[in-house]
Amino acid sequence: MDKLIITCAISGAETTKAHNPHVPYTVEEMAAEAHAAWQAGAAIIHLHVRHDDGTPTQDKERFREVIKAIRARCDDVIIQPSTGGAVGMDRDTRLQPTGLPIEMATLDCGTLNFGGDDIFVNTENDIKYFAQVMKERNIFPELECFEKGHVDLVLRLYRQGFIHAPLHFSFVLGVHGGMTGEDRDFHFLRESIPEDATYGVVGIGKYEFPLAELAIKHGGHVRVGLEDNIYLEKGVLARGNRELVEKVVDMAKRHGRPIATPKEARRILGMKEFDHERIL
Ligand code: KMH
Ligand code: ZN
Repeated sequence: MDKLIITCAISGAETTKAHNPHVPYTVEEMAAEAHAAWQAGAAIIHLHVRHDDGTPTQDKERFREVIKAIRARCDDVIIQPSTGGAVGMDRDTRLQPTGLPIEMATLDCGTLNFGGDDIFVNTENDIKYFAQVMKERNIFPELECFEKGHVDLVLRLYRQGFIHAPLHFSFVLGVHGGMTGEDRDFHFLRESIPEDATYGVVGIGKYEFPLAELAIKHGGHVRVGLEDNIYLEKGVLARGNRELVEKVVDMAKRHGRPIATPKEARRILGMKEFDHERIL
């Protein structure tokens, strides 16, 4: 079994300081949370950025500032900007961070309800367009699938040549409108992807740690972070992203699964070496 790659989604676009005061907004807060997560064992930082008042933005210059601040503190951590942004943003707004010298980004692989009247739109043509832009820019896509139909769509687009290997899936489970994160959901999804593909789990809310444990046991990878879940345990707010990463590291230790460094994570996923000093 490969070493465990831990991703930390430090902020997201939906959770706010009203939910948990440790959700970072400013450049300084983002860099501090990324640093703490990396020190605790995260190889990948999944990144959304915000204005100082907490409003989510995909502004390229804001990403540039935050990425610079994270790189200055976190050696060669893999920074994975979101191209999902926030519900309602259009394609080119969402793709702005891919105009920066980055090595990885998310690629959302299907449309779904996102609570209330919100719909997170990712049409087939959106997915082809995002995949094409990332390929041209040498950016490794993390294939975010919120339900089984999204996995099937990825596999069809892969066979048709719109999405390319190596395939790395993220099963994002527990969004209101997507698939739940019960054990049977996890097994159904992991058995649906090709044997040589890699995958990680992103459990939303109460699914975060049960899914992490399943993935640790079965050779998958794990994402945690305040974007996905604000609690360390039922009723106890996490005092930052560090505690969430530490909890997964402890879990991995109990199961005898070592933690991957960023360099090891690149190798496991089949990513190219990345010049971390590239001018932003
Ligand atoms: N904020 C969600 C609408 C991603 O980062 O690519 C989308 C999201 C997925 O968080
Ligand atoms: Zn995200």
